[in-house]
Amino acid sequence: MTDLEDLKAEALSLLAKAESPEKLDDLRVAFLGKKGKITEIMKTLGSMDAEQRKTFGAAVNKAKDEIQALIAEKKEKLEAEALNLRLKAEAIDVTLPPRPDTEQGRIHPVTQVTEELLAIFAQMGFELAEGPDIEDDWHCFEALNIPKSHPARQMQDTFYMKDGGGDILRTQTSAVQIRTMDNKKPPLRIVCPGRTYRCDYDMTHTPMFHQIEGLVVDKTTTMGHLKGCLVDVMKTFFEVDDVPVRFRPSYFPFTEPSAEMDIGCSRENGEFKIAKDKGWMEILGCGMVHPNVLKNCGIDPAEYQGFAFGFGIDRMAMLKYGIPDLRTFFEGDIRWMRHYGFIPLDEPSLTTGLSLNGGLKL
Ligand code: 2NL
Repeated sequence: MTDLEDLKAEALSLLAKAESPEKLDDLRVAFLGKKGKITEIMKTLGSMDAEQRKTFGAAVNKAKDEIQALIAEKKEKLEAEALNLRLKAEAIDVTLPPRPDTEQGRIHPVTQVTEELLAIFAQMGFELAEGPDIEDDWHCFEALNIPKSHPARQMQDTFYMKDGGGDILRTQTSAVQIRTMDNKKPPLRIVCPGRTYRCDYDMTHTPMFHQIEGLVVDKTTTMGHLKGCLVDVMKTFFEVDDVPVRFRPSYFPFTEPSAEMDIGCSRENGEFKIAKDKGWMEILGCGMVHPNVLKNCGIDPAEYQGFAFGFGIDRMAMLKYGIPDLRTFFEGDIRWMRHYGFIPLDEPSLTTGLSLNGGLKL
């Protein structure tokens, strides 16, 4: 018993002197470690008779717990002191004016172009809707009338989560529109910008890219509205009065009829420019929302119809600002940003006033 008391007293006096986490750890090892003093005493329990073992065992355990608790307490205290010292030493005076030699950052072309496009859609009465990057099979495929056999659902095209739960990184932002239709009654007029993901990498494809999709649902919405809306957006975005555009019939499982829109452009040294009679470049897919998709979202296709479209933001940025290689967008090269990036304006942007998801949590 006295041995134990001595040991406790020794631990306490050493504890009072331990002024660093390392010293504290040495102390823990010396008393509670595999070959520590308390551990050694524990080992002697085996040679005692039952009664002795009971009382002495309890006392040793109590001493062990006490020392353990004291070490933990001291550790916390030392850590708090170290943190306070750091906070004092590394304090930042946020009231200081910026240093004149500090380099100003740039707005990434994707951010700039997203803002430009959202501002145009906002002026046309569209609301902003956003949703999660990780989606489930229903919102990304099933509700969109995409059959189980569709190539977009194959492992080699889509990033699946490792856990086997079937969740994926969204391949288009349509899932956001599904979520919006689930939660709101028509009339609807929304745009959904965001990151999208596909297993692909070359001059014109990166595994992560940016898309804007749009959706309008009302009782009398027609393909004429679709065409008028998109042509107007392109004119405003490219800042030209007569953008050459053409619509070609196409196929998507989620629209019927479906179309693709091409824009007239020239290509010199890999750089695209808006131009007449030089050639065409496909820039978006669109169509009238398939009745099955409306039904899947609880909207009666006999009462409502709608148009939808989707296009790549990155490609729009390449076209408008003459950036030849998509891969450079995501390399994070500071020289590239200095060249293609935008100097931030102090004024709030036109989209600052847009409410996210119309106040709904998706
Ligand atoms: C493309 C272009 C498109 C849509 C996206 C859409 C969304 C809903 C319903 C119907 Cl909720 N359509 N989005 C429509 C046409 C084209 O994206 O090339 N996609 C593969």
